[in-house]
Amino acid sequence: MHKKASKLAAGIMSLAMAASSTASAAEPMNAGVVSVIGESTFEKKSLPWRTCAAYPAKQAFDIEDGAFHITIYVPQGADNEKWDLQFKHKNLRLKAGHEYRVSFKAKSNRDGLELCSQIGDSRNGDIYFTLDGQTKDMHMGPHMGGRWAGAAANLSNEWQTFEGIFMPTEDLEGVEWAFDYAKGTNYQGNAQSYDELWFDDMVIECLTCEENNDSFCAWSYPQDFCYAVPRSDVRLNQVGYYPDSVKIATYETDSDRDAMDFRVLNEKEEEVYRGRTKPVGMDNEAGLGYFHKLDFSSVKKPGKYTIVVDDEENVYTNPYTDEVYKRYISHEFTVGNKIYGNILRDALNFFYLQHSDIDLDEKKIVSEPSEENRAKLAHDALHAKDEAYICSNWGVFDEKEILKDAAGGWYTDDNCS
Ligand SMILES: [Ca+2]
Ligand SMILES: [Zn+2]
Repeated sequence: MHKKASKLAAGIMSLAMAASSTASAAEPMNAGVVSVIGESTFEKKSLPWRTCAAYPAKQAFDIEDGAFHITIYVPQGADNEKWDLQFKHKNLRLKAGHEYRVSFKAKSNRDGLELCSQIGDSRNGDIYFTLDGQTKDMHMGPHMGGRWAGAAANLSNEWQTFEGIFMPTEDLEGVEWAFDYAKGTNYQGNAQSYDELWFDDMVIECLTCEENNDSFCAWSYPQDFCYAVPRSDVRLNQVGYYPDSVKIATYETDSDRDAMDFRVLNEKEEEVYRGRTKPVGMDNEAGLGYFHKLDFSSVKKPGKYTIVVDDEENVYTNPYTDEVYKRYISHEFTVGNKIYGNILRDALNFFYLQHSDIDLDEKKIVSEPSEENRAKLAHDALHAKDEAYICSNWGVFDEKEILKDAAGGWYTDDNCS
């Protein structure tokens, strides 16, 4: 209990500090903190947080000064309710009896923008923990022994922090923390076109696990999504270049930089060309980075090459795998006449690999050059015999009247179709 009180006080303290300072300092993660979510501060990335819009509602997002920034273009969606525009984190797992500190801060460009939030189950609409604009905190929701929120929270252009302690009375799997803010009809939500929202310092941490030195509730990577960070800041055509074609790579930097030297190395790591990068400034369309052009058109001899920019400090350590990326070095690329020969074959072979109902034969995986990888990709059919029941009502899962043969087809990113 003492720990809980001091945690909340720490939250209030950081709010006071944020209010008196324009600089937003990222709170360092304490060693013992057990975070249930996969991203809190948006300093480098936003996943697994994502936005979700029910057409025709429309929004866009980016990371702005280390905060998740949303611009609303069309405020009203399919249901004419607040949940037509969402910002959310899925796949949470929470344990009965564990105490979770939940906290976030938000602001908007328009005073009075209505924000609702809940930790709940979108499959059945249950709300376990809810943001309450009347009490200006988060409390237990109607489906976990608590009550409905008295009102949406009203955002303003000052950061506001909301927090509470969540203690589920049953184990929860696959639930989500969602924020709703579309223009609604019956349940608040008053968004307008060109409203903007910012979110930062998202927290769900398990105080029970922290006290017990346990990591049961900790988010683990990579759970269900593709977490990708670039391995190189040299952007080029990874397929390759024809010998006589113009060859220009780009190099991305965080700040405006002077021209740098770069070298093109052959397979034996011998220098075959040396040049200077040409700074071209910032590019809004390309993720707000600063860019340099690297012209190496005079490299015409067929072969495999890499580009090394004279910027050896540009090294990144992946915090989840500890792998070190030398981002001043490009991917390997080819100069040659037959570089595009296999693209159609490889593209079509993708569909072979995605089949859901046939055995995959190693010999037919022609798009993978390595024998070892071909063996890994081959497998027996995973869904040769699929059957599905059709339910007449959403939310009724035990109805078994109409049975359909659902075999066949291809896998998409996370399901069958
Ligand atoms: Ca931040
Ligand atoms: Zn826990």
